[in-house]
Formats: sequence, structure tokens, C-alpha cells
Amino acid sequence: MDSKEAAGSPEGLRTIIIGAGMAGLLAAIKLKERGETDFTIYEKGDSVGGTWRENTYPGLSCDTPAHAYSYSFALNPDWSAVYAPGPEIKAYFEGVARRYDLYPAIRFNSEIESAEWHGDKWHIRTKDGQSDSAHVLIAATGVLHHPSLPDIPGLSDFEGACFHSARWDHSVPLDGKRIGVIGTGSTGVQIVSALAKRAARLVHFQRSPQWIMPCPDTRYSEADKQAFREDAENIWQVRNGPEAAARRARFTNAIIDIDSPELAEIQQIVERNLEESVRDPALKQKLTPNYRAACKRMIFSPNYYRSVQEPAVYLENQPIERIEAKGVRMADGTLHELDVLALATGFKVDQFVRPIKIRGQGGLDLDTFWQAGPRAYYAVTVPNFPNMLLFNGPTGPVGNFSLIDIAEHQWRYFDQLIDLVRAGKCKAFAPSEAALVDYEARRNERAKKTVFASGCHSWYLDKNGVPQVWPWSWDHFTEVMSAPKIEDYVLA
Ligand code: NA7
Repeated sequence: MDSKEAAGSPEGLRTIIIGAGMAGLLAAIKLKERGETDFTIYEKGDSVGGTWRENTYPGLSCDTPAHAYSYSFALNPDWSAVYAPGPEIKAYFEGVARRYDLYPAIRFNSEIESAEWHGDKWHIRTKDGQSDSAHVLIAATGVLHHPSLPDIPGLSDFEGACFHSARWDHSVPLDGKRIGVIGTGSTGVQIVSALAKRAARLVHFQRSPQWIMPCPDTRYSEADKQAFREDAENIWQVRNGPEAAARRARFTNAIIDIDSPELAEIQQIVERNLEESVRDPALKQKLTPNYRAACKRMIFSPNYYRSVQEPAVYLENQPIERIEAKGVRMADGTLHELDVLALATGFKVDQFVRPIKIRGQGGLDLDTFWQAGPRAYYAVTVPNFPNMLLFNGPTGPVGNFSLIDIAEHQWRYFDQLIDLVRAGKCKAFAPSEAALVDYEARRNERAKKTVFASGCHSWYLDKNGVPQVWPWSWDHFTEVMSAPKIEDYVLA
């Protein structure tokens, strides 16, 4: 289907976008590019940027190179570093929202609590009583959004400052303090790396060791930035040049084939990184995972191993017994007395568009439809929930790719579905249940063969232990997103 064919669409198509983070802004820009201005973005927070607004912890950066983690239509020659710091990324999204004049279309502090499909429209209500309706509902609600608090006895007994990494309390002093960080995902690793020289004592509580991929701590010089400014091709080289393509191919092959030479190479790199970076054999032993590289989401860090060897840092790998008023008590009886406890314990990753109460055709509740677990046809659409499009929905390719790149490919797909309505070919589209069942059967089988299923616990796994992620190659993802299979859709 050629989207240009449908450009002369019937007037009156209205869209509601949930969330003014990376994906919500993308949808709004793409609608505007088509000359469609009848849309509203509902944003529960008071500014744009999504995850980059909510996460402000020390050391925050994106684990995808900044030039790849930018919109293809809004390249940024001014990134300060290969891995840009969080505040700079937030400022980038604010700048893009201004440049595309999106602010007038955003309703801030407006949290949608319900969306119901009646007739040929979605009807939404916000917590503060606003109501609205639209033909298309775009959920751009993020993946890692709802903090997961650890189920550790005594958490509320702690007398010091205690907060989740995505709710960082900047009023709490850190310099010269005794700080504990629970969690060794990307977040915990970044926080420990940032605080290793600031704390009087820093205890990193490790339930599982992680493989760490070394990465350059490169800051771009003025000359680099000038070169990016003068010729965007230099940016495209960083995004899509041979090195980036090789990295993506290596990673994609490693994920989908545990016997691949690419995974063996990644394994070698991370083992060498540990071997060469950590001197003390006992510490090395503590830091050695008992599962394959890339089974958990790969952590990129230029300095974690150096940080964990700082004199003030102690890596604690005993099980936590409980949290007490003064600190954290370990199973062997040791008490780590602390002033601050940061919970870098990840997110509830099965929420997606929820807790918004979504009711589709015939009043079907999304919670009911997802009782056995969140499912979406090719991660983007859901049977019985017409004209509802999910950015980065269940089973998307979240593993170490640029989520912006992913969202841009998903938009291409969305746009062609919306074209059906624009062109008057239907008022409503939703995938058939049979298409979802077929997709899930193929995906499940394939997912069991990915590295994510090779013997570790991670946020990629569903409650049955099957990775809930895209199990095929990156190229297959872009191919599928390039054109919807209309025969898999029910048009009404
Ligand atoms: P992650 O990657 O989900 O990591 C959470 C960490 O917290 C992980 O090390 C967990 O250990 C640990 N955890 C969770 N609950 C507990 C309890 N109860 N006790 C001890 N340790 C616990 O979240 P992040 O925020 O680091 O990263 C999320 C994504 O954001 C990341 O993948 C990037 O995409 C950016 P476990 O490994 O389960 O043993």
C-alpha cells in the first residue's frame, strides 16, 4: 500500500496518543508531516521525555550510542559523548518537541484512566475528569515504566533515605555518605560507577553477577561535532556505517543462535574484559556469572570494574536476609550500616498500556484478554481492540537495539494501517485471533531457542520462563514492519 495514495484522506480522522515520551513525540511528528493536526497527546507528567524525565539517577546514560538513539529526521551533531548522559537526552526530546511545535498538542498532568471502544471510536477519560474521543488510539506508554520494589522483609523499617532508582530523591546528600545499591542491572551498574568516588562507603548488593561489555567512554571533541554539523553523512556513518552494521549483525546472530560464532565472540570479549580488568581473584570469582553472555540484557560499561575496585566500594554477594533500621542484614549475619539505600531493582515489565482500563469490542477488558500474559500480533496490535496501536508492545525487539529505530519502523507499519481508515477502506482494523495465535505459536517456539532462554533469570522472561521478546533477526523485524499483512486483519 502506498501511503501517498491515501494522503488525500477523508477529513475528520482524529488520533489520541498516550504519552509524550520518545514514541509519542514520534507519532505526533509523523502525523503532522502528513498534514494531520487533529490529535492530542495525553501525558501524565508535567514535561516530555518519558523515561528520561523519570530517571534522573547519578550516572544515567543510554546504553545505545547517542547517534543511533536519535530520530532519523532529527539528527543531533551536538551529542557530547558516544553514550550520552540522561539529562542531555531529555533536553534533546524537549528540543525536538519545540522544533516541531508539539507543545500546544500536549495535555500535561493528564493521566488517562480508561479507554473504551464504542461505535467506531475510542472514548477516553482522564483521572481529573477530562473526556475525549478519537478514531485511533496510539499507546506510547513505554516499556520500563512501573518501578518494581524488591520483596525484602523490613524494607519500610530503614531509617535512612530509601528510594527506587527511577524516583531518585535529589534532596538526599550523597558525598561522604554510606550508600547501598541493590541491583546489578544497567541501572545499578551506572549508579555504582557514578558514586564510587563520592561515597564514604558504597555497598553494591549483587544477587546475580552480570557480564559486562566494555565500551568506550568517548566524549566528542568540538572538531568531531563540527564534522557532524558540516556533513550529516558523518552521523549516518556512526548510525549505519560498517561498524554499526557489524555490531547489529553480531548481536542479532548471537541472540537467535546460541551456537553462533558471534555469541562465542561476545562471550570471549566479556570474559577477557573481566579477566583483564579485575585483579583480585576472589573479586573476579564473585563477578563471574554462571550463565552465557547476552542471556540477561547485555550491560555496556566503560568503568564498572574499575569502580567496584575503588577502596570505598564493597561488592556484597551474600543473600539479603532483611532490611533493618540501620541498614541491610545479610544471611551470614553481617549488617551493612547505611545512610542511603537505592533500589535499582528494575521495572514491572508486563504492564504496557496498563493500568489504563482498556475495553475493546463488546466491552472486552484488556486485563481479561491478557490474563495469561500480554500478547500482541507482531508486538503492535491486539485482536478485538480495533485501531489501537502499541509502540514497543509485548514481544518487541527490546534487546540492546535503539528503541527509537524500532519505533520508527513500527510507525511505518501503523501508518499503513491508518491509511485503510484514511482511504475509507474500513473504519476499524484489528488482527484476527487466528493470526495472533499463529504468531505466538511461531514466536514461542523460536524464543525458546534464543540466548535469553539459555539458563538465566531476567526481565525478558514471561511467567512461564519463555522469553517475551522478538526471537528473529533485526532484518526480519524491519521486513515485517515494512508492510502489514492485511489478510491477517479483520476490517470493519
Ligand atoms: P533490571 O535489569 O531489571 O535489573 C534489576 C536488578 O535488581 C537485577 O540485578 C536484579 O537481580 C536485582 N533485584 C531485583 N529484585 C531484587 C531483590 N529482591 N533482591 C536483590 N536484587 C534484586 O533493571 P535496571 O533498572 O537495571 O535496567 C532495566 C533496563 O533499563 C535495562 O535493561 C536497560 O534497558 C535500561 P537478578 O538479576 O534478578 O538476580
